[in-house]
Formats: sequence, C-alpha cells, structure tokens
Amino acid sequence: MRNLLLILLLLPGICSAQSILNGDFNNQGTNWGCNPEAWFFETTYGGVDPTNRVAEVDVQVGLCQTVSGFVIGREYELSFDCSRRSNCGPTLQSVVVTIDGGALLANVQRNGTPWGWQKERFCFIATDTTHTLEIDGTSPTTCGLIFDNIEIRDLDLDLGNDTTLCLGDSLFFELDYPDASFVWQDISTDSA
Ligand SMILES: [Ca+2]
Ligand SMILES: [Ca+2]
Repeated sequence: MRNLLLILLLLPGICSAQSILNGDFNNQGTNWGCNPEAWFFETTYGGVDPTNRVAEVDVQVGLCQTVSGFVIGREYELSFDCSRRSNCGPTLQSVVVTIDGGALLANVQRNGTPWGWQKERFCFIATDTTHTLEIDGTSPTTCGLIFDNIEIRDLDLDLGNDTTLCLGDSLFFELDYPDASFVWQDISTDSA
C-alpha cells in the first residue's frame, strides 16, 4: 500500500547546459558543422511533412556540433529520429555516430526500408566537459540517411533535497522522460 506520495522532481535534462542547439533543424544548418545538408524539408527525401526541416547525412555531408557543459563521469543519452531516404541512394545506408574522446562509437543503418522515422538512442559517459558529436555517412553516394530532433539528455536523476512529510501530505513526481516508470515499495509500477 502506498502510504506516501512523494514530491520529488526527477529532472533528467534540466541541466540544459549540454543541450544540442538547433537539433530540429528549424534554423536550417545553424550551429552545425561538417558541411551539413540541413535546409530542405523532408519531402525532398521521400518524407510526408512539407513543413518539417531535416538533415541528410551522406558520404559528402555530415553533422558536427561541439557541446559544452558536460559533467565528467555522468551518463548522458544521445537520441534522434532517423529514416532512410526512400527516393535515392543504395539499398543499404549507413552512418557512424561518434562522441569524441572515445565516449561513443555507434553505427546506424537502414536497409531497403521505406520512409519512416525511427528513434535511435545511445548512452555514453562524459569523459570531458566539452564533447563533439559527429554523424558521418559511409555509403558511397550523395544520398543517405535523414535525421531530425537530435537531443542529448542528462540521465542522472536529481531527486532534490530531503523532504519531511506529514501524514496526508502528498508528493508530486515529474518524470520528464519517455518510456520510464516508477517502482513503488510494494513492487507495483506506474508509467510516466
Ligand atoms: Ca525538424
Ligand atoms: Ca545529399
């Protein structure tokens, strides 16, 4: 039985100092390096939303951004939406995703898939206060994978200060994180 409902603020991501800038490409290629192709709408690449700006990563154009504000030793999540370009390019499209300093080395592929956003998530531990994210195409054409909504989130939970509660007081949990759940002392769970 839940005899207390705690007010805790679980705020991964509230420390926004390490945030990616222009991760939704609303400002086209602003804040991005590595020769990004980031000023077209997704319909250019086979998508369906004529108002949504995205970035394409192929063998000639990538995405780079240097981000500061990391806490060394703390865990972060890099996430982004990714689709295969469905109107151009080889069947297999592949990119390499890195966070410099050895914090992350990952590969993203789409093989023969139709247009469709899929969320990719990678966790890494900061080894420096500043890191560079780099997404590079490896397939040998100028048609590649499409990216949107690139984010970095702080995964460490800040539970705030200790709080004294009287009987009848309630606590409020705010969990700003998808697919998460609370586990209570009776092993019951709630989704966020
Ligand atoms: Ca967008
Ligand atoms: Ca291209």
